[in-house]
Amino acid sequence: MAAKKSPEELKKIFEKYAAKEGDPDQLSKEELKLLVQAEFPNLLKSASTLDNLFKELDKNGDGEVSFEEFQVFITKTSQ
Ligand SMILES: [Ca+2]
Ligand SMILES: [Ca+2]
Repeated sequence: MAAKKSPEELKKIFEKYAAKEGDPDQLSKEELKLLVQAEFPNLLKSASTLDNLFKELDKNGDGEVSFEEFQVFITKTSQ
């Protein structure tokens, strides 16, 4: 669960979920939920709610999570 993921793995995971709806390069809140539930269930425990997690990830506040935002967060929390 806490296994370190390579940047390539992170990118693959991000792309898989980001492509589900809307902009394929951005994660919506719904996409983030699916991604976190499947790949990073630990994050939900520490962030308490998906809303909090999404706010933490969406640094520029545009309502979507880019790969850069995702990568910074995952690197910070899991490594
Ligand atoms: Ca998307
Ligand atoms: Ca954003």
